Amino acid sequence: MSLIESWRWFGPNDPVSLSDIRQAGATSVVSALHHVPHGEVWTRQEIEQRKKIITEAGLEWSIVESVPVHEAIKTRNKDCEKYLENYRESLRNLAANGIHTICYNFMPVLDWTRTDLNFRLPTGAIGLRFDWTDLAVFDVKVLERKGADRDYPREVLQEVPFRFSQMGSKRLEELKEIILMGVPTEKGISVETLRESISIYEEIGKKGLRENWAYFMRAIQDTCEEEGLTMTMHPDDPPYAILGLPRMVSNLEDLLFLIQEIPSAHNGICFCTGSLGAGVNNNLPEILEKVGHRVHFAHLRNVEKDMMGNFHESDHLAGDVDMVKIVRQLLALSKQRGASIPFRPDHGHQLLDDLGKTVNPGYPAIGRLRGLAELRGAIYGLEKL
Ligand code: DNO
Repeated sequence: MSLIESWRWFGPNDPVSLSDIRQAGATSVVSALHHVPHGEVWTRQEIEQRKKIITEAGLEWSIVESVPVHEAIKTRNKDCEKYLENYRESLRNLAANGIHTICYNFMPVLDWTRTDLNFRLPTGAIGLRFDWTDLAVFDVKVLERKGADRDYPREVLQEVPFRFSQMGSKRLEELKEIILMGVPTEKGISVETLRESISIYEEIGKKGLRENWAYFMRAIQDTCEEEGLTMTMHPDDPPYAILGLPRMVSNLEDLLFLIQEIPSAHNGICFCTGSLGAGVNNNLPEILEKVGHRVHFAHLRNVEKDMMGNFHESDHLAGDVDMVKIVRQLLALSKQRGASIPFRPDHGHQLLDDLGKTVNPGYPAIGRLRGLAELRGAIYGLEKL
């Protein structure tokens, strides 16, 4: 049993085409209906149409990433039941189209967060970076969040005035856009919406967020069981509470809570080595050892971080995560359960012909292909041992 490789494809507007993906040697893709507003039902026809495009390109649509969980569910507000019904309906429609693995996250308002999408690596390639001082500049100077100063170490706060004074208005605007962006291809949010959400989540806190998640998982349990669906939770990226928003999937303790709270098989994990790997105290092989039995999807990429937790995305085999060890563990898990675990080469650097092109941040073709080629080498080597 090996691992099944997949490529993320954002849909017909993705600058990386299905033909590019096919040429990279992929046989399956991970995709989503990004054009459907969060919370609306994914109809059978829409899913079928997307599936047809993928199939006609000689590929299979193996996993959905993501069916977004609407804020009404995450905050369990008055519209929660309506959106839960919509979610169940989307799940049924996916199952009717033969798609049974769904990736999702439970990060409040914002999906993944970076502060620089054009970080020059020593090689000249471009990668993504997260810097706490930049985030604090946004938090203190743009968001003007009350109590923000309590959430950063003194060293970071001390740097804020200088960093802010060095930032031209163009960079400040860019920083704002990057933080408010969320998933590429989907619309970002406004500073105002973020402020409102922060005050809602202040009431909810981590405990409340966990409860709301458990409520969500129980509400979709019958549908998942009837339709044979597996949900895979994507960890927080970065794995910390940021901007006063709680987070609930950042480390081993969180993941253990997750699998113990809802022991049903439909409650799975997407093991994202880049997201978890950014946590200064996260030991990934140890985490995988403990939660591997519930891992049904993996995102493989690497990060290089400093003591403060600032990090940039590194080459797939060359960051702080012992990728070869993780791959070895995933291979062993696949063998044990008699079913290959799917993974995708996550994020890649912008390099060669992709420099200067418009790409979805983190998702250029060549950098991902390089990462995948290295991962393939590692998989092949480990299988021959
Ligand atoms: C970033 C991605 C995330 C991921 C979602 C899953 O590149 O890994 O946006 O798709 O968090 O719900």
